[in-house]
Amino acid sequence: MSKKETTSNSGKSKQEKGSVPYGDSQLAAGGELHQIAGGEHPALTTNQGVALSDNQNSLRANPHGPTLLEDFILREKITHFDHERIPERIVHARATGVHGFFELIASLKQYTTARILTEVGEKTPVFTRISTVAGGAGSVDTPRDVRGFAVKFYTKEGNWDLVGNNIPVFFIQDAIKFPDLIHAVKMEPDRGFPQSATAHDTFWDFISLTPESMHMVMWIMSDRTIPRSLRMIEGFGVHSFRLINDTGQSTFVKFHWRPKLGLQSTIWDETVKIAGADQDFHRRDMFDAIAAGHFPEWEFAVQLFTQEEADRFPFDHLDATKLIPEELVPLKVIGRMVLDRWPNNFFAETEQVAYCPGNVVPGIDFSNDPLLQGRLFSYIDTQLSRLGSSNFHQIPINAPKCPFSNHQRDGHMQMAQPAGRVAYEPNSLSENSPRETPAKGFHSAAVTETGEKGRIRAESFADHYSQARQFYLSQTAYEQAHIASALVFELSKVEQMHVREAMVGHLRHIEEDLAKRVAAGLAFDKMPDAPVAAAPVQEMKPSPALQIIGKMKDTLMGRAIGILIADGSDGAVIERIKKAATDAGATVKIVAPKVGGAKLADGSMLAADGQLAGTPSVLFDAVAVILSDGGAKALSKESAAIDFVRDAYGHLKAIAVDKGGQALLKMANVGQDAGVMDTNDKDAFITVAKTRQWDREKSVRTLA
Ligand code: HDE
Repeated sequence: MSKKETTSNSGKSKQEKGSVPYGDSQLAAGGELHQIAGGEHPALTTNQGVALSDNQNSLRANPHGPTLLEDFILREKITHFDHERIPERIVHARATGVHGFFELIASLKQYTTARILTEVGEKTPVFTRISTVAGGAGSVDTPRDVRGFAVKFYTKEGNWDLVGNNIPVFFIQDAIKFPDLIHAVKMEPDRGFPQSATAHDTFWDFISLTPESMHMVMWIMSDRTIPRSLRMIEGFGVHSFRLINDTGQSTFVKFHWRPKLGLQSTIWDETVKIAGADQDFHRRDMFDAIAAGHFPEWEFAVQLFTQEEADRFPFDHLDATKLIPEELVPLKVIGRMVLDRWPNNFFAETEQVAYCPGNVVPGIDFSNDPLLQGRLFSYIDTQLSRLGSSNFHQIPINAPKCPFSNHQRDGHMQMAQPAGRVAYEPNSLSENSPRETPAKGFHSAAVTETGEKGRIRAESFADHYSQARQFYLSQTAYEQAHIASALVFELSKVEQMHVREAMVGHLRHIEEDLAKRVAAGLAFDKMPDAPVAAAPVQEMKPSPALQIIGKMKDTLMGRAIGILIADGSDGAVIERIKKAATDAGATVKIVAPKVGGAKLADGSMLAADGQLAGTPSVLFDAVAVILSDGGAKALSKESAAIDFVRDAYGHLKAIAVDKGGQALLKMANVGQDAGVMDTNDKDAFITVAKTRQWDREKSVRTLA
């Protein structure tokens, strides 16, 4: 055993050319050097390019003496380290970022001059960052939370950032309320918790006093906020934007992303357990998918409408708490996005990327949505504090991939070295300095604005309940039960009775039955009064497009199947299930009590992908349990094995079992239904594995 840990990535030996050997006394104290892979390595240097002779020991006055201040190598290294972190985003701190491309498949030439939306077949590089909102950068991937869906398109005409969410509406109508909303949802300032959870008093206090948030509340209490994978969420630009064509005519547009793998969410109890089993569940899923060449893909679609059409909508499209039902304005699919390259460096790219809804290209413009208008200011401002310099656009992940030049100069961390005398415009001293391009440059939509200035909320923004009701009524019965149960869960964590009551009061406007279910779940002895509604609740046609279950895809692509085995398991059965699942597109993982694997019935060893204690069934979409009688008996004493099958059943997953597997189910008191089948029936297993056993739910938990 070495007496002192001494490593050197200069490879080969301490005598390597160009390096100063370790002193004899150090070797005597330190023992052998670790041999690391050989090969030619560049010299390890300071940031000034000075080669280091020793990266293991600081400079000391003598072997037992004080460290010397003159050690510029130590000071440089520690100083840099001390400054490694930059302020994390105030919201959307936790995220996964991936490179990819956007490809246009249908031209919008009639509506816009933006080249990215007119040149069919052209591929545009993108960087997409999908985030949670409330938690810090080191928080878990799976709280109940909205997912940010930000895409930077590096177009030939400049960067276009579409900074959206996986929910098409927002909590508030006016940007001035955003700091209040975020302060309410974030950890409470006196106690410093909860981290990334809405289930606490300050959040629901604010919400209960903010009726405009009710539509968004329905969405966040639905399973949309507990997605199975980031590859299985939708994205929305939320606000209305404008497209402007070559005659200057403008059309309103809403942007949508639709995942190729379909929508899928988890069950709340499962989500809670995933947070313990794998804090990086979503990031790892994305990383693994890209490493395996299963590139996530989304359709890009638009809803286009004119001012005249908008005037006939029974809501105001400039109000970000409203969506435009697909049944009213159909989606037109115009492109696709494929994410196919993991960043080289998380900090340089995912952390330093700076999105701004104000980054648009000629042919795209803003609407008067007061939330969007506030965002146009906020994002640049936040980048200045986060990235520390007005030159943040020069960081490679933020820089346009088309040429850009102007007369802005200097500033903190200036990387460019502009030549010449001229840094102003107009000028007559330079023949090739940048000038305006009146024809092709950015033009705003020519809109006439009239009316009185003031802090006024438009009357057309007054209806807070109709679309909340429409959303709830559009769901399947299972999804409605999940919404009601989520409300009961969240409000049960709220200590203040008057806040619980106020929330149930709002629910009465949305749907009386929902209010009753939640009141019963909270054990209210009488129904609280509903608050006065600012506008009457309108009855709107249910929109099935708002469901998750209706948008699940009949596929195992992107899904994972876990096979639990132990010593004595039948290799042929394992192989049969594994092949059927892999052929159907699933990823298959073998789980065994020991990661080294299990000795199968025929005496061969099968290595495991995961150790049972660290690989619970919450990490899979369906499971198979293939055990000998002895294996089943041994596992019946392992709580991890009991949890594996109980949770798979409780989370409504398909379970394939052989005789030993069935024995374990019995010992674990797991029920039987059509979703539990024999491993001989592999085709039925594959079919059932593609969905969840919704009918089972009433037998495993009491929903509101
Ligand atoms: Fe953001 N938001 N936001 N937001 N937002 C930020 O900008 C803000 C809103 C969204 O992956 C911040 O760079 C205000 C709606 C995403 O880097 C900040 C308002 C939607 C991301 C900010 C909103 C979003 C952010 C923090 C109300 C959906 C992550 C860090 C007017 C359409 C982008 C940063 C990334 C990030 C402000 C509301 C989406 C503070 C003031 C609505 C996806 O500037």
